Amino acid sequence: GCNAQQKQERRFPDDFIFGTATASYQIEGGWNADGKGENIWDHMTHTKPHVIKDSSNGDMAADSYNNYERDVEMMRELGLDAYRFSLSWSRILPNGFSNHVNEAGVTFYDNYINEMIKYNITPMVTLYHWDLPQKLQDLGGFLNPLFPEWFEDYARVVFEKFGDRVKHWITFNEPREICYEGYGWSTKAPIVNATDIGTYYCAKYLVLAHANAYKAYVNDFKATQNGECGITISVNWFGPLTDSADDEYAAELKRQAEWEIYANPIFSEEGGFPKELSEIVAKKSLEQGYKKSRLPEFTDEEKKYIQGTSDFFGVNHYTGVYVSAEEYKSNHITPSLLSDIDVGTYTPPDWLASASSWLKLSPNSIYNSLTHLHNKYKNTKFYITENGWSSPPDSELVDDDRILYYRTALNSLLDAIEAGVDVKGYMAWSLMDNFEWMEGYTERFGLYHVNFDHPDRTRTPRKSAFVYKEILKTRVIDPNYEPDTLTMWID
Ligand code: PNW
Repeated sequence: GCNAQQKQERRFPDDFIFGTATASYQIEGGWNADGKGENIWDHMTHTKPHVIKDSSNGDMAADSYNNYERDVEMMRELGLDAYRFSLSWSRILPNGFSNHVNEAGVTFYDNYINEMIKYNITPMVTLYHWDLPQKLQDLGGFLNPLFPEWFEDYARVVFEKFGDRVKHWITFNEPREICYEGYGWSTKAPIVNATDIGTYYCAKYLVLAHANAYKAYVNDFKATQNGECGITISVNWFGPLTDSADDEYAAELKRQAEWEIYANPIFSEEGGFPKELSEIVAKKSLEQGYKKSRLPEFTDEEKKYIQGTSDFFGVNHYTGVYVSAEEYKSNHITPSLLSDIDVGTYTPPDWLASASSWLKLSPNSIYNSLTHLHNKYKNTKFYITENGWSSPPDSELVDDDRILYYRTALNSLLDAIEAGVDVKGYMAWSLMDNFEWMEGYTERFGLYHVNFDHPDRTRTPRKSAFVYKEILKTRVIDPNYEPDTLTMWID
């Protein structure tokens, strides 16, 4: 019958939104243009260039600051419904505080947004994708209990300036990468390396800041602007290595440490940080001589304040690993989130490898992640806000690995939709090659190649861009589709 046929055809719903994603520091350049203030990535790359693999920085990056019309032209070439990008806080508020608004920065985003709207491309805007104003970091950044106020002030400025045209807001991109990598470890700016408490204190103030911005939107903007506001969390799949109870528990702990620590306070019925993780950190902290748990508790009032403060769950999904209670463990000497949970991880050696050490093609991991989240956080609406694959800088425009990755991911996403998960959209990471954080320009995630040696930062579509375009146009994944020319056009 009709149903069986539909199932065979595997079509994306008509109202499903396809897009691509980028982030301000990774593409914009113009690091000190027209009154922009310094942020933590400017500061770190300028004062400690050696921490970046190729000693590069985002001073010019893909120069989107001067190429916004070309960026939107690429969106039209691909036939995107939506484009997810982020605002540079210090381009709008050079010192982080709302007493001084840099009008030139506002104009840049006005132009970018207006150009998208002109061609019916829906902007989806991230308020914070890792580029904290340096002035706020000098005051402790996310570890300062005043951070939630600073973030709310900034959020109010951007809702006010852009909310007439922007209807999809994301407060934070990837709390895990902000807190664990930036404050717990030294793998992202501001490289604080406070492994014992950095991740945990950051988690608390980040989640409170998110709730502040959400409530500001709901109370003072939503009625007139009619948009939605949510958060994006990186959710890779962590499944048990074997079906033993110990491995199941190890995988649960790993999920709690990697993403439930940020999701539970917002999306769960009980609120607060995940239970088992909280108990373990409290117990180990006391054993280690700390006066109280290194994971700061929320008060009951805070728990209630934070619960339900997201209209959707943005999922950045890239890969998966297996988790073991006993095997593949490393020896952690200093107290940290890793020593707290003390589990091992394993990646099968035959999984297809990208140019990024952490990114392998893991089967069914989008389906596993989304169905798990759907069962845990009932009635939640999801977007995949990032998903993508890296290749080396010298690779050809014919990127069959990336095409295989996208097709596999989108089929896994269709499995999740058919299983009843409410997923409204998918953003490919990334529209174009960009500054890949600590890896500089050595890993390329773009559907479009960017020539970083050319003063114009020339953009050229890879084969994957044509395949993505075909999927968007037809709303089905044809496993045999091959573009017959690599010349782009606008439909
Ligand atoms: C995301 N992991 O970060 C970021 O949002 C992007 O800015 C970045 O360019 C992109 O992914 C590619 O790295 C992640 O270890 C970093 O699973 C690491 C992981 C996931 C996402």
